Amino acid sequence: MNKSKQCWKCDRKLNFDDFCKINRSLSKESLETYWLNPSIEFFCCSCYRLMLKKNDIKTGVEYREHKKVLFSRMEDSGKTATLRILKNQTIEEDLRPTQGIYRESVEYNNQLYHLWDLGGAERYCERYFKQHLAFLDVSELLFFINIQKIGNYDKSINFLYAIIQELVNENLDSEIKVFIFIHKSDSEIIKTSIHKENVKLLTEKVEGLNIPFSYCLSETSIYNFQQGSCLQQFRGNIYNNLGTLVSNILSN
Ligand SMILES: Nc1nc2c(ncn2[C@@H]2O[C@H](COP(=O)(O)OP(=O)(O)OP(=O)(O)O)[C@@H](O)[C@H]2O)c(=O)[nH]1
Ligand SMILES: [Mg+2]
Repeated sequence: MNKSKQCWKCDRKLNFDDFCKINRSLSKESLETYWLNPSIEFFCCSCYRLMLKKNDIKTGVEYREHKKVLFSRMEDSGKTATLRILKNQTIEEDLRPTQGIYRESVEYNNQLYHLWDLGGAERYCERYFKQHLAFLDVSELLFFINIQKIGNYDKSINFLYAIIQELVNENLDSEIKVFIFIHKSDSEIIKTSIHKENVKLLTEKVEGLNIPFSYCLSETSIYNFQQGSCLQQFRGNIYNNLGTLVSNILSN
């Protein structure tokens, strides 16, 4: 499909493959017909969302902001375990590796967060970069580094860099919040000198990436989570993003 299109509002280039992936409920034939019709213009995801928000304000319907949150990499770094905590679910003894992308939604403070848990196994990661879809229209990136897997630090940092590049390319005018969790910082290891050195090393590596979004690093562990409802923890606090909540409930 060659005919190129641009967002009617911001002129951002639109791609037919992404258009199909986002509009899965429609057949490819009808999407082709719409796409090729010179009288039909489209919005990109960001402009479309803004338009919905404005319409809701006009009609007096309360606007529930939708935010997409990416949970990413490495495998065995605790993404799904954290997602289960957010969903107020129990964590099984042996969590199985996530296959491909697992999507869940949670609602806090009248905002609906669409959580995209990207399975960290190598074979899936290549696919995410080929398809680009995961990196479109992202509000927050929650990136997990398993502090206990020293041999994987460089791989994790390289992967973080690759994701940041994708986010820069795919979210031209967005302000994305990046949360980097130095995860599995369990209470029995955080006071050791080796752990402190590893945190320093990782912090320096992250600083070296010159991430063009606001970001913060925190040491987290699922064992810091006080059992009880996540919603209860949330009440009384106004969080503007999910990353801050995760950081607060999982930091020591
Ligand atoms: N010690 C320790 N183990 C953890 C922590 N968080 C998660 N785990 C365990 O680490 C294992 C892997 O966790 P997952 O949440 O499945 O990891 P994942 O990042 O989703 O892995 P993939 O789906 O393969 O990408 C599970 O056995 C978890 O119980 C933590 O803070 N400390
Ligand atoms: Mg997982």
